[in-house]
Amino acid sequence: MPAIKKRTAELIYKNELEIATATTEFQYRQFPELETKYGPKGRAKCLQDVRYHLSYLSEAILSSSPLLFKDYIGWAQQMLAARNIPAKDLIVNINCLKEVLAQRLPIENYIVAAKYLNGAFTQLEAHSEEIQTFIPESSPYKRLADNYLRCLLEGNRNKACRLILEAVENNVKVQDIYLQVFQMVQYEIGRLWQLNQISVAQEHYCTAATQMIMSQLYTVIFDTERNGKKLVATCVAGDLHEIGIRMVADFFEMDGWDTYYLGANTPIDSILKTIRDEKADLLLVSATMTYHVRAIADLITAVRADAQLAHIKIMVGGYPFNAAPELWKTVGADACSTNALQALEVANKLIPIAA
Ligand code: B12
Repeated sequence: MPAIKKRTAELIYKNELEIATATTEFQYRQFPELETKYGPKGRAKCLQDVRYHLSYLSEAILSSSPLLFKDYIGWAQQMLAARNIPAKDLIVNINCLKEVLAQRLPIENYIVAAKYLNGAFTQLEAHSEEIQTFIPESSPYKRLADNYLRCLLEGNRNKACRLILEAVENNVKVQDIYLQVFQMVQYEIGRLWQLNQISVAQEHYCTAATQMIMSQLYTVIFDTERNGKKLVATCVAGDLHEIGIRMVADFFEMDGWDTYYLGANTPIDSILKTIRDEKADLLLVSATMTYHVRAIADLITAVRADAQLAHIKIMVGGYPFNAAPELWKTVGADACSTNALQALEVANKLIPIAA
């Protein structure tokens, strides 16, 4: 990675609160009508939004991935549109941010940042298509997924659970339930939240229910002959999205791997100690929030620096890696996959069963 990008990302990351505060002040000075339009909470919201822009911007620059920032801007545009804030307000906001960066960053760093911001303008000027449902007509388990989602949105998790257990009794594979029902429904819930059609509370309820129902399937999951391979699966520090990596770990468990699943938000030192103690062959690391990609890169650097861990393979995955398909190389991983099934196929090639 060129030093100039690293330095630019660092400058933005370290001064993010100051830059965000200056941007908010600047925007409110330029457009005093915002005070009446968005009320007293508007200023705090604006500050929060600019802080988000900066965290994604610095991460995209650090990862040399304009795609990551474009993906974020597309997401922000949809999110705001669903809350009656038009794209032009976001354009104004990003313009103010650009002005402030021009005043505060050394010229060579400003040029780097401006390139990423200009990419965002192109994105915002293009017509934004409303994100489509994640449960398409073509899905082989569409009816089951639709019914399951409906039960959860009606607050009926017992019925949702029964639907799943009956499907398993009728020989639907756990792998299909995971990818075609749980994953699609979780993505759909995220979409409905983003479009302001369900509340945060509903999203939390559905997620908790799905985790509870996943546990009901463990008699099936932990019932395979062992293949002698071992892995540690975890989210990086700060990241709370644990279902994706849990699913990946469960697919490996069903294939005969011994899995040591750490869940959400695990600090680097604990991960390092665990992979040493467990003598793992493979480390699976997940991040969903783009601003946690640097924590993955730091973790991989620490593993690679440890002579005791020279043999270990590292796979990464999660939302930012799906949005920017080359990102896994930048963070120094051995491989990446977009879902649990592919992850297993790739890992089995990376680490064959010992003769
Ligand atoms: C549930 C949820 C939460 C829950 C998580 C609870 C939990 N116990 O897991 C909570 C409430 C904590 C949460 C919080 C937030 N969330 Co959230 N969340 C979601 C939601 C709806 C579902 C996530 C999920 O379960 N997905 C299902 C799994 C199965 O899919 P997956 O994670 O992609 O995993 C698959 C693959 O990616 C891959 N994979 C994943 N990891 C790995 C690892 C390896 C090694 C490999 C090989 C593969 C792999 O395989 C998996 C299985 O096939 C998503 C929507 C979405 N599209 O994902 C939003 C979403 C990710 N969240 C979002 C946001 C904004 C947030 C918050 C910032 C909200 C806020 N304002 O507080 C916080 C950030 C918290 C944090 N610090 O991490 C946004 C992110 C948008 C963006 N552009 O970055 C999303 C996309 C919602 C949306 N549509 O707007 N969230």
